[in-house]
This record gives sequence, C-alpha cells and structure tokens, in this order.
Amino acid sequence: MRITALAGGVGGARFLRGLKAQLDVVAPESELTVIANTGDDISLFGLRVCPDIDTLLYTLGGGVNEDQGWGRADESTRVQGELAAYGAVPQWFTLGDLDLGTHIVRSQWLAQGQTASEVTERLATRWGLPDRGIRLLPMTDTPVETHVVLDEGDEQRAVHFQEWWVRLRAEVPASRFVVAGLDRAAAAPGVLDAIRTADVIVLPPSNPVVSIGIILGVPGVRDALRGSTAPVVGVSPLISGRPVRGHADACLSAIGVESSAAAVAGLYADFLDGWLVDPADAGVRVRGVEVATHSAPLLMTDVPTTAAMAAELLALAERVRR
Ligand code: FO1
Repeated sequence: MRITALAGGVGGARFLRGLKAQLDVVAPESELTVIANTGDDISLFGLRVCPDIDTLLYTLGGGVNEDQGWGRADESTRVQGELAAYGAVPQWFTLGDLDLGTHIVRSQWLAQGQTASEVTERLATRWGLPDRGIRLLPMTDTPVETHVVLDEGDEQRAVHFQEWWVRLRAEVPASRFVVAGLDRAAAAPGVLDAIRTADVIVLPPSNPVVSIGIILGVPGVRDALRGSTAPVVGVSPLISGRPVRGHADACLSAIGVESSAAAVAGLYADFLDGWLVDPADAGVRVRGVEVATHSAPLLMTDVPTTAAMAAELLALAERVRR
C-alpha cells in the first residue's frame, strides 16, 4: 500500500511514527511518503535550519528529544553557550550540539549546489528511513520562509515565523502569514506524483495554517489532492477546540477561523473525505460538505496509542474509499 502524508513538525511526526508502527504490523510492504513543510526554515549563524524536516527525521529515525518533541535526545548546548559568550544573536532559538551536526552538513551540501531534496535524502539515509520504506520529501526545493505580520495596532511589523513561535510564543496576535517565495515555488521532485499515485492520503494532526496550510500553497498540490481518486483522511489537531501542543488556535484566529475540529476540516473541505475527531468532538458536522467523521481518542501518549489512532484512520479511509 502506498501512503502519502503532508506533515509539519511535532504533532505530525508523532502521528506518523504511530502510523508506521501500525503499518509494520498490518501492511509491512507499505511505502510511506512524507511531504514536509519547509516554511519554518530559518538561516542562523550561517546555517540553514529546517525544523519540520529535522523533527520528522529525528522522530521517525528514533533520535528525537521525546519531552520536547523536537531536537535531539541526549542533547547538550556547549556550542550555544559559546555563541552566547560572544554575544552572537539570536539566543532565543536553541541549537543543540548534536542538532548542529545536521545543520552544518545540510549547509555544506546546499553550498555545494545540492538541492534540498538531495540533501534531505542523504540525511534520511543516515537515519535509516529509506530502508524502512519511508521517503521524506521537502514540499519544494525553492527556499521559502513563513513570516508573521504582527497585529500591533497602527504599526505593521513582520517577524520570522520562528521568532513569533518561539520568542513571542505566539502571544502577540498575528494579523496574517506571508510565505515569501511560495507563489513562485515548484513542488519538489516526487511530491505531486506521490499524491497522484497514493492509495491513501493522510493529513496528520499538524498545524492546519502554518504547516499543512503552507504545503497546500505549493503550486499544484491542492489541485492534485482535489483530483485524487485515493481517499484523503485527516486527524483533527484540536480536541474540544484546543490544540494538544503548539499554537494552532492562535494561527486559526489570525486567519479568522474558529478553533474547532469542524472549522479545521472546513479548511480542507474541497478534497477531504474522512475526518478523525476526539470523542469530545463526536458528531461534528463539517459545514455543508460530505465528510465522514469518526471519533477515537486522539491523545498521542505513546507509540501503541498512536498506532491505535492510525488504525482508526486507515479503517476510515477504507470506509470512504470512492
Ligand atoms: N522550539 C522552541 O520552543 N524553542 C527553541 O529554542 C527551538 C529550537 C529548535 C531548534 C531546531 C528545531 O528543529 C526546532 C526547534 N524548535 C524550538 C521547535 C520549532 O520551533 C517548532 O518545532 C517548529 O518550527 C514548529 O513546528
């Protein structure tokens, strides 16, 4: 079975780890292609940092810091300490010593003229992903970045997404998100094909605005999803209107969408076939469109629990298969 997923960072990576565990049991020959958001990417200290790609790499590759959901397990920050001692800025984004290994080698390979796709494939190979039938694709090889226009009354100020997300903790209201370069970006090699040839298309509980929403903005992606004959099934990133982690509610209010499982499904209504919601949101009706919903506990407390969620999603996909 060929499964294609669109994913952002922590929530998406956690869910896909459970999905992979479930596939290893019920369909061990499956191929999982993950199309990753690159709007979170940021250049720091001369290095290119790709948080969603790296969170997917480390989570699926078994090296993630489990408590944080991002960065490396058994991490240290000796280099960061030296950068601080030199007064290097910014200091609000922690780059661990092991994590820096990824950014240094990525930056070297990019500087040698390799594409983001080629670099990501080499990084994924070190983490054993291809051998396990997992392909990790950046959504585009074109450098793009999400910037946030802050709603501070009269003055309009834009900051990089990471500054809004990490330093401001999304506590300053955003008036809109601007993804520099997205309208001129080309889908990375294999991305549109992975959507067109999938047997099942999965939207994990990633941020619908700044993760999945950004991937949908890559020219051709949304049309490919609309034209897909495969069932497109997703997992609500909200439980009773609240994100389990992160700031999806702040992102939704920035685009004038209510924080509810139904409203998020409404953002995908032109291609979504099935929507998995928490029992707290059972019976949700997606405004005006036919989306089959099913409820199952959505708290990803550990891999077996997440694998059970994935089993529910796969069952929903078979029920809605066109
Ligand atoms: N998140 C934080 O809250 N604080 C950090 O200092 C931080 C550093 C960081 C470094 C590398 C990386 O891959 C992710 C990092 N994140 C940090 C998480 C990141 O902001 C988010 O995971 C995504 O960008 C949103 O999905």
